[in-house]
Amino acid sequence: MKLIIGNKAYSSWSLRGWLACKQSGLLFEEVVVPLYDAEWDRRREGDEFAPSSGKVPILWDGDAVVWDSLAIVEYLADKVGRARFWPEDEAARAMARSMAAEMHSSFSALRRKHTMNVRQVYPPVMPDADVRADLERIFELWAQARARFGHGGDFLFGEFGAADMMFAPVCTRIATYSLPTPRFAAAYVLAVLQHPFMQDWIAGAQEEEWVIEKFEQPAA
Ligand SMILES: N[C@@H](CCC(=O)N[C@@H](CS)C(=O)NCC(=O)O)C(=O)O
Repeated sequence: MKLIIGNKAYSSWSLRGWLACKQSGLLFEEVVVPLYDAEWDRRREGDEFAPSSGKVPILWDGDAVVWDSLAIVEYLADKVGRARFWPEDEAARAMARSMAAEMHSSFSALRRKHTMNVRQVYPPVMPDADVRADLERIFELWAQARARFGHGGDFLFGEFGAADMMFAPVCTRIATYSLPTPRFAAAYVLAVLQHPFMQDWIAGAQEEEWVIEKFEQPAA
């Protein structure tokens, strides 16, 4: 398998797809392309990028191509077995899937105004009202998942799984922008950031030399 991703420093959707590949336990080649560099427009027109019209992540597996982070999660869950990605319990799985989907389709204020940058930690700021509303909803979801189904471990549904992969870039944003976080959520954020896959990703980001100025601001 070959996974094409953007900069580890900044590419939040790439992080999700990459976590899914790591969690699958399958061997994969990782190709990092610098987002928005001088070659970007030309590169995105190439055959490897065509299926997603240039967006990353893209997973190639022989003739199969999967773009979009959540589709990569589901493709790999089909391939290696659901248990590595989703809870066994039906009610827990229903909630985990709904949360992953909500993360994929929502929280645009948080995503737009606090872009991912795993190399920085900025001083605390009071986020805008729309960002606070996004965070409130996210914390409510996390609290419910932890209270109902989190007893088997430190993650949303106990063991590290697909829902955690989808929310991982929220955890990095909370750390980067020192966003106000209730204590239970801070413990969860720490568990995610300390996960070996996340440590591996962040170390990779530190080694990158590319800098995109628009993603290097304390808050947009
Ligand atoms: N919904 C897609 C979003 C993918 C996406 O927007 N990726 C960004 C990088 S994080 C990208 O490729 N941006 C470049 C562009 O849009 O030209 C997913 O879940 O994978």
